[in-house]
Amino acid sequence: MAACVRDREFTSLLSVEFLTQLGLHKRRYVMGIDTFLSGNRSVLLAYDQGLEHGPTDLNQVNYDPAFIMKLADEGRFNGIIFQKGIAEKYYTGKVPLILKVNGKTQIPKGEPIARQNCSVNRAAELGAKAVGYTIYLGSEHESAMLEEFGRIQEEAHAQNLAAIAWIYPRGAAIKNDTAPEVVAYAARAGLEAGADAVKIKYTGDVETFRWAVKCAGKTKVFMSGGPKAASEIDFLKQVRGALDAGATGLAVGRNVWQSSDPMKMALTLRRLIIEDKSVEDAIKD
Ligand code: FBP
Repeated sequence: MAACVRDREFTSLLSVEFLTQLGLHKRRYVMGIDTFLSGNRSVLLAYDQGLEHGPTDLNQVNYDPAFIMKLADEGRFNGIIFQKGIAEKYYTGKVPLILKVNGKTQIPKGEPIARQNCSVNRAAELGAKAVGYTIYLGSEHESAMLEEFGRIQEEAHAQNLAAIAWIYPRGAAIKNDTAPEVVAYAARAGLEAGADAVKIKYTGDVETFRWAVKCAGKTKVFMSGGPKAASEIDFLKQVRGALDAGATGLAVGRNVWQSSDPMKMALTLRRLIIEDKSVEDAIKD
């Protein structure tokens, strides 16, 4: 934590104007997302489902944010994703933090919207190296979220934080949120909106996901984990497919911390993603 805080204090001493004069201003943005990479790959642990879905996702072990924090550290994740309340009480500083700055419950029905619930300043105070924001593309309320993300992205970059967009096509206008053209649109929207990375759903095959990755351009693509898969091997094959299509990595929650052996799953994912092993080799080691 101390090192994270020291680094943040140092960079905040350097004004945007001063860095621009030195020609370093643009490069700072890239440094933000690089914090979460091992080489050109990354595995992020998501734990904001308590707000998004409620305790229905949780069991007697993973209900405890301290367990997740330890898992993120010992499982050598590249980043941990928390909402503000969990970060305030449980973040230890041992893994780079992505502070989710919007969110919603699944209680209201109708067109989805998630508004900002934490400032970028507060995220930085808590030690975050990136902010996360969900945009429900296709919702009647998408313009409110695009506008809010636009402002948050600028505030984040001004403080040397990366801006990561969860782009989830949702609402009555979206018939199939994993259709290739829908996922590619989500990826492109992330690039256009200024996201350093997007978190999108897998299309189901390498070729169509490759197009989505291309559409994202220089914005890095993370596959979104999704509900716990019936078969861990099938899940790992999907992740392998996303990597083969050019994805940077995976942002995953339930498929790790709902596993019967979360640490084993974490280390398997690390071998698959960071060490670039095949599914067969990743499960063997
Ligand atoms: P999972 O791997 O558990 O799906 O987590 C990824 C994530 O994006 C979380 O950050 C978020 O809480 C959840 O999925 C939202 O899921 P959905 O909107 O599909 O219900």
